[in-house]
Amino acid sequence: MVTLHYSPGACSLGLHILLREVDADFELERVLLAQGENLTPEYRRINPAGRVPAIQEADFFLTESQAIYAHLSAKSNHDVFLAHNLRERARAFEMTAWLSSTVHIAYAQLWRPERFVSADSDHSPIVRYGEQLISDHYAQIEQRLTPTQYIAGDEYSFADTYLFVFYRWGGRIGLNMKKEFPKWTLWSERLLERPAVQEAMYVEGITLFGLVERLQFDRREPA
Ligand SMILES: N[C@@H](CCC(=O)N[C@@H](CS)C(=O)NCC(=O)O)C(=O)O
Repeated sequence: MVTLHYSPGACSLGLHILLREVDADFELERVLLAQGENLTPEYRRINPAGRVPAIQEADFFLTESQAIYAHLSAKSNHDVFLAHNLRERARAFEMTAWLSSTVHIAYAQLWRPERFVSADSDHSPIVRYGEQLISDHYAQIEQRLTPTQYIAGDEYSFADTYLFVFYRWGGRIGLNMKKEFPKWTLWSERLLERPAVQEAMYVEGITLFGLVERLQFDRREPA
């Protein structure tokens, strides 16, 4: 049994979708970032950095999306991990690494500028540059996708579950995803047809670009 510590709509959504795709034996533990539940002493025992995602398997705790994707893929031969196509599998890891090390950080510039400069300095250049970086990164994603492919190639993979988080965040910061990123939008429409994606969104209380009315508990953006 795996426990996934998540916050609605946060980067943990990718792993939540993935656990459903592979029909894993898992449970969810909600950690509301907006309410600082990630900063409590109890949660810091799970992840000293105070971030989601984190997973727990009996007495084993693991943090960092990259490490969790690698761990889950080492334990399963489900098609979504692409063990039958090592080049596409490598591409999928290339994408998850880039998303977490680079694209996620651009969002942190936007939503958590206080991580980059002292509290009393001007945050606006950090935020503006974060916006610029997101546009550049999103243009690369759009260029990389074809209207029929997934992000690592011909097959749907764990990298697509993670990429979905960033498609959604684009809408949350007011980008016109449909107009500016048509291929990525076609990809998102295919993902939205998947029961695992629908179920994860329903359970987290999120819509494609918003939060479900009755669950507007987490107003702070996640990065
Ligand atoms: N490098 C980590 C980053 C995790 C991360 O920053 N998660 C965000 C949510 S998307 C978070 O927990 N933020 C909490 C905060 O900023 O207080 C990973 O890839 O898993």
